[in-house]
Amino acid sequence: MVKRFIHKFIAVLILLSGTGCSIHTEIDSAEIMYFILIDRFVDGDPTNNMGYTPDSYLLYDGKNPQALKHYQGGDLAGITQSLDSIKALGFTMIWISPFLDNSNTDYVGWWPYHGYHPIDFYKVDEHYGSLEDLKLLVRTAHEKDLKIIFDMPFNQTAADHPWVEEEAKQKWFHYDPNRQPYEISNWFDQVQIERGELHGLPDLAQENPQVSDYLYDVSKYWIEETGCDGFRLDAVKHIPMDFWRDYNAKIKALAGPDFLLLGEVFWGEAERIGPYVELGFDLLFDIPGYYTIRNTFNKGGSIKDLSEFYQATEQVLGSTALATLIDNHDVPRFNVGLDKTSWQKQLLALGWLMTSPGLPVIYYGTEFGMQGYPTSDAHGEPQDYLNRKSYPLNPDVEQEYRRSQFTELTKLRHRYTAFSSGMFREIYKDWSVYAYLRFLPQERHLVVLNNAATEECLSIPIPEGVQINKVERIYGKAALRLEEAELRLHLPPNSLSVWQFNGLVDSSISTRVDFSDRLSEDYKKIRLFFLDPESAVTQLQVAGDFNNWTPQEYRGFRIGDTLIVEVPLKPGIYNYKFVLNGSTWLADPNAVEFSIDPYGGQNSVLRITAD
Ligand SMILES: [Ca+2]
Ligand SMILES: [Ca+2]
Ligand SMILES: [Ca+2]
Repeated sequence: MVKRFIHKFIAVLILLSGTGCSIHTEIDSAEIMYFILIDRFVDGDPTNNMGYTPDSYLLYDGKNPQALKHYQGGDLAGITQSLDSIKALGFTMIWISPFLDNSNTDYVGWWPYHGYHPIDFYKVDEHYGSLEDLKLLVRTAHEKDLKIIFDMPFNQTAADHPWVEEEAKQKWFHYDPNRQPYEISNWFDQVQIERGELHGLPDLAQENPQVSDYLYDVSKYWIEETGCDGFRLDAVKHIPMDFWRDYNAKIKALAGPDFLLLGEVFWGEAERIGPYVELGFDLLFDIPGYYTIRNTFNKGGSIKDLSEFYQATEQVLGSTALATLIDNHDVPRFNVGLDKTSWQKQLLALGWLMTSPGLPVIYYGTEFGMQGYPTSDAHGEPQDYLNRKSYPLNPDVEQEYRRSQFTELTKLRHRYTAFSSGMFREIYKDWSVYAYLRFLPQERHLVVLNNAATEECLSIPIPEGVQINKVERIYGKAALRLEEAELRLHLPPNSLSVWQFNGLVDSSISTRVDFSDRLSEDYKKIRLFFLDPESAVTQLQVAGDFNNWTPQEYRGFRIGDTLIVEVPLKPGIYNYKFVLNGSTWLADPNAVEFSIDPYGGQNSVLRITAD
C-alpha cells in the first residue's frame, strides 16, 4: 500500500508540475491511522499489570488522578482482541506507543507507562506482554488487513539505563564541555536541541557510529522478528540530521519502499520543519497544522487563518506528505476549553481532516470526544496524564453515537478516492464558511464547512473554470440550490456538508481564492482602544488566542489621541496583546482583566458573551 502511496505521490507531483502549482498535501493518503497508548487502551491480560513490582500499578478510579502516573494495565493482548472494532471505525493502520522495555522504577514519581524511557531496546516491557504477544498482534492485524506501526524512541534512555554507569559507554551519551549533561535551555540553538537532555534523561550520541549502528541493529531486529509495517520515529528534532539521512536510507534498503517512516518533528512553525523534508521520511507530522486547526475550530479563530496558514505552509514544505491531527498524547485533547457544543466542533475539525489532503492520525478516544484537560494545572504542574486516561470499557450510548458519526466520516474518505488523493481547490472563504473542491478526473466533490454557531444562508459565485451541472449531497444536512453562476447555500450551525457533482474543473485554476469579508451571525465587532498622544504608533496589531498569536492588523482608525481597532470575535474568553509598530508587545492598558502569560508577563483578557 505504501508503495502505491509513493507511486501515486510521484504521479501527483508530475501532474502538479504541469500546472505550475504545488500544494504540499496533495498526496495519496488512503490510509487512516489510529494512535494507541498501549497502557491506556485495553487490559487483555490482568496477570501482567504489576510488572516486576506492585507499586508500578495503581488503578485510576475517577477520584485519584495521581494514579494516572502509574501503569493502568493496558497491553498488547488488549489491542489484539480489539482489532475488529478498530477496523470497524475505518482505521487501516495502528501506531502503538513504544513497547520497548522501560525502566523498572518510577522517575521522580512518574512510572514510564508511556514507553519513552527505554532500558532494554531488545525486550518487550513486562507490563505489555511478551515477544510472542507482539508477534501475534502484528500477525493478527495483517490477517485483518491492518498495518502496525512501532514507535521508536531513539533520543534518550531511561535515567537508570546500565550504560550510564558503564565506563565503556561514556561516549554513547552527550555531555557539555565539562563532561556534565545539560538540560536544553535555548530552544533556538540546534546544538543544544540535539545534545541537551530532554526531561533530564540521558541523551544518546547518535553521531557516535557505535550508537547509530546499535540503533540500526535494534530496528533490524524488530522488523525481522515481527514483520511490522513501519516506524513512528520519536523526537526527530533532538537527533542530528545526519543520523536520520543514513538511518532512513538503510531502513528502506532493508525493509523495502513499503515500510513507512513517519517522523515527529515537533515544531509549530513550518520553517523549522522544512530542513527535515529531504531526510528520507515518508511522512512528517503536520504540527503547524495542528495548532491552526485548534485555533480555527476551538479557539474562535477564522477560516481566513486556516486558509492563510496552509498557503504559507505550502510555500515552505512544498509537496511533502504530512500526517494530520487534531490532538495527540503531547497536547491537550481537542475539546479542552470548549463548551457544550464541543462535540459538534470536534466533529467539524475531524471533518476537515477527513476531507482535506494529508494522512489523518487519530489519538485513541478522539473518535468519540474523550474529555481533555489542560496539560498543566493552575500552578504550572504538569498533568498531561489527564489526557491519557484509559479507554472506557463499556462505552455509553452517547459515545456509541459519536463513534457512528466518526465512522460516517471515515467511510466518506474511503468511498471516494478524491478525498485522499484528489486535487484541492478553494472556491470560497469568509470568516466562518469555507467551500472547496476535491477532485480527480473521474470524481468531483464540493465540501462546505460552516464554522459558525449560527445557521448561515449565503450565495457563493462559481469561479471561472468550474462547471457544476448536477449536485447530489453525500454527507451532511445543508441545502444547496444551483442558480446560473451561483450556489445558494443554507448551512446548519457547526456543520460539514459534501456533494458530488457532474461537470468540469479546470485544474489550472488557482488553489486559493480571495477572502470574502462576510461575517457570520455569531461574530461581534469588538472595539479596542489605545491612547497614543505622541502619534508614535504607526501600526497597531492584535495577537491573541483567537488568531494563534499571529499579530494581525484589523480594521483600524484614529480619533484624536486614540487609536481604535475593530476585531471580529465570537463569544468566548480570550487572552490577547497589542503589538505596536510590528515589534513591541504589551497588554491592553484599558483591559478590565489580565492574566499571566507563559513568559512571566501579562496578557489582557476579553470575555465576550453571546447576548
Ligand atoms: Ca494487563
Ligand atoms: Ca520494564
Ligand atoms: Ca538528543
